[in-house]
Amino acid sequence: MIIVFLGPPGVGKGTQCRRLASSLQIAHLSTGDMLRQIMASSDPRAETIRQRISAGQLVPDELVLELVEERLAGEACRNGCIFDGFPRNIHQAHQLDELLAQRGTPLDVVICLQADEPILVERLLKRAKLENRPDDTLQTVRARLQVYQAETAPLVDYYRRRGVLAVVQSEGSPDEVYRRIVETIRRQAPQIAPSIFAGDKE
Ligand code: B4P
Repeated sequence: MIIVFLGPPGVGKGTQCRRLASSLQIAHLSTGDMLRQIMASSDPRAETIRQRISAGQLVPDELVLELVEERLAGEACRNGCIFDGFPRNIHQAHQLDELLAQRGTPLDVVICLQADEPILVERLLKRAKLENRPDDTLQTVRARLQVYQAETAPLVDYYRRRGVLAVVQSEGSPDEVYRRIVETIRRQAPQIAPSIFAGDKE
């Protein structure tokens, strides 16, 4: 089972993917989390990552792809995974297509979370007060929103043409958004809906 979550920064991808992955009992592959983990270590790639994330730019594709490839091959992804924040541009999407073709697992659904910009900015600035992330300043948030429009938003059409895209409004409480996601999966990808934990369905 393979699910991709797309959406602008702060739209709630991480929040929803964690819950859905736990319900489906599949791995949650957040490239943002993987990069922050390396950034906090003594890995030689940490400085490149820190510079790009702090500037609100994407981290180089080769670096991200190496991480994804390694994780996807791991035992934790045996039953599938949810990609959170990957792919983030057309090149990454092509690479993902190749990885999935090699593995012989189709992409079940791409969920694109959407919310108006003032809501995104408000959520990210609120998070800035709670977590010490280098990319939640107002200036960096603006840069990230621009990068999203230029590089990631074209993926919406890419996946729509493939017939796997579902757009879900991410305004409202996390519980409300989660209910919409489950409803959308039932309609768009009925083949995976039965795997959603019964207690999470309503
Ligand atoms: P990510 O870690 O993916 O971060 P994000 O897009 O900001 O956040 P997300 O949408 O997951 O929001 P969250 O649930 O946390 O990326 C960070 C950076 O890493 C990127 O800018 C880039 O530099 C780099 N990167 C990552 N992947 C890459 C790739 N594939 N290629 C290249 N570079 C890559 O929610 C945000 C806040 O809102 C939280 O505080 C949450 O509690 C709150 N919230 C969530 N849902 C809410 C709701 N319904 N109501 C109210 N608040 C809510």
